[in-house]
Amino acid sequence: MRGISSGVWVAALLVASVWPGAASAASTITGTVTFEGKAPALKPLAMDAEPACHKVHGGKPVANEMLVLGPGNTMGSIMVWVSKGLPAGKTWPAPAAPVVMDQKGCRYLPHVMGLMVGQPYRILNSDGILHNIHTLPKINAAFNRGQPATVKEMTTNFAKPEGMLQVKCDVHPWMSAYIGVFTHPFYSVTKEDGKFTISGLDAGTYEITAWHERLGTQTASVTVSGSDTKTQAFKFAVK
Ligand SMILES: [Cu+2]
Repeated sequence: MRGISSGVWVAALLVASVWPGAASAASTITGTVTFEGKAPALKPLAMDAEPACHKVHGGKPVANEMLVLGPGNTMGSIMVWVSKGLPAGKTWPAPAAPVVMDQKGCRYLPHVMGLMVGQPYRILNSDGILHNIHTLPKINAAFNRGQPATVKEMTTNFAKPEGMLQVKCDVHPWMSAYIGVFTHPFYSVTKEDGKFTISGLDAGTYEITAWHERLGTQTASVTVSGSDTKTQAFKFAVK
């Protein structure tokens, strides 16, 4: 407040809040993703080929990451994002903070993640054995690098937006992760409770896409204005 009386600030804030047509970017779209029908029994990840990883899991079977269900068949590892309707010409800066993917117990953690174009993508190797990070993009340049135990960290980024692309480990064929690269921050990955939240939207009508690695995508149209919170459910089923 140096040099300016607080009254001026209060007046400025009041004007901003009542000014007609002021963009609020205050709307939220939230919801829950659920699985319908009888969940298929998926084979656990077969890690026997890598005793070090098998050991991390106490020799016990490791749940298949393809289907993550919570109570009431809520679905985890679903990427939900705004796929259409954002104002043309508006840009959002990429965060300087990296999105981190670890390799732990011969799994990529998290299994599904989103980040923005240009945002640092940091890859850790907590396992202390040789892994390999091999992205399989259709639009971005592929990244394919081994990460021996001595290399604890590597950082890269993605130059272009791209819907979900897969990451594989060429050493351990069961290791798999999926990444979404966006030009905006309006995406959300569900945890086991199936919940997603996309906030900070301007008034408008948006196409929302929900993606599952095997069950494909679904879209919905949602209109928000002011400081709305709209709820949109998504249901996936095996066809
Ligand atoms: Cu590996």
